[in-house]
Amino acid sequence: MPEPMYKLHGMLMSPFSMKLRAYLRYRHIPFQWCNSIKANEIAQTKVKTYMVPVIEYPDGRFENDSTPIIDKLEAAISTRRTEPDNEADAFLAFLIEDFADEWLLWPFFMYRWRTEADRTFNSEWINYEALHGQVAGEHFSQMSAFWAQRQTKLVKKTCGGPENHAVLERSLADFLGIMEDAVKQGLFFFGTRPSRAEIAIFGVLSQLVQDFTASAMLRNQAPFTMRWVGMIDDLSGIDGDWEPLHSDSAKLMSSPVRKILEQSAKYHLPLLLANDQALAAGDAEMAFDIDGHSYRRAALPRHSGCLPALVKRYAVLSNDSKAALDPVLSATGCLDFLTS
Ligand SMILES: N[C@@H](CCC(=O)N[C@@H](CS)C(=O)NCC(=O)O)C(=O)O
Repeated sequence: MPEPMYKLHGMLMSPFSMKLRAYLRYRHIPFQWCNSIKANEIAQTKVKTYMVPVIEYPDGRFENDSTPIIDKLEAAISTRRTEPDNEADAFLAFLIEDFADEWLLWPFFMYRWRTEADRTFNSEWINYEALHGQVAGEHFSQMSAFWAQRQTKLVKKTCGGPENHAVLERSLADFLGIMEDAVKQGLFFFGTRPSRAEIAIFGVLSQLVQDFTASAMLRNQAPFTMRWVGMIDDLSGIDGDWEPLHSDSAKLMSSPVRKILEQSAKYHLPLLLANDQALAAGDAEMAFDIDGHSYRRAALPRHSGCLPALVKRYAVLSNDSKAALDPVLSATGCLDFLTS
């Protein structure tokens, strides 16, 4: 009897779709990949918040938002989990997943829609996929123009104005530098199998390797990271082991994980905090300081649950796990955000 089939309604041009697809493949969860305009319709009609991808469970339920979906599948299926066995390493993996989903997304998004060449190439890519190759006729060019215009407006809302672009550029360049060193030492952060951290990073990088400007940038600046992205896309043949990181402080301090935590403390956690503070104060805009630049953008309710979830995950760690993690969390600047 064939196993029950999941359906993933997503798009190759959607970072969170690629994140979940890589996740399902690694976990040997049988699924159909459904990428067409229908994924958008399902996201608009079958779930509360319009977001792609949507997973359709074998029992006919629909759900979106990749992180809680992963949480549920981690709990429901015990083999090939992406949450490291040790809770301290699992916390680090979750923090890095959140960094990728909630910060790394914005430099990518800015690059995708910034230049005319990007708007044309990337929106045509999206519509080629959505329309399954039907490029003849006006519908294709109208849809591409509509999509480029819609998304460019969203950049203003989610990334802020052009005055923030230099910060986003620098942040991505620094992150690619970290990845380029990391992927030359091995594929994974916590041993010889992937955690949810690598899968989430892959989600965003899977877009940079396709987009017009970003793909050229990666080819020049981060060629091994580009190759890494190809590897992470399908890890169904990987059968590895966890190697604890939290318990070896010298290894942890010199690992890419520490460098990513530094990025998190510089960009990601301050953004989440400023966003939540602005929402609590009823302000339409949030702001925080990065290297003397006041990073401003709209306060967005959709992201308000992220920092509380991280704070809670830290709070429930055992004292031993906290003792193992606090030095690196403190040295990188993350700890204050997690204990506030
Ligand atoms: N937190 C969600 C984010 C999903 C998301 O933002 N999806 C984008 C496409 S990758 C989307 O559908 N945005 C809705 C829009 O364009 O309004 C997840 O992890 O799945």
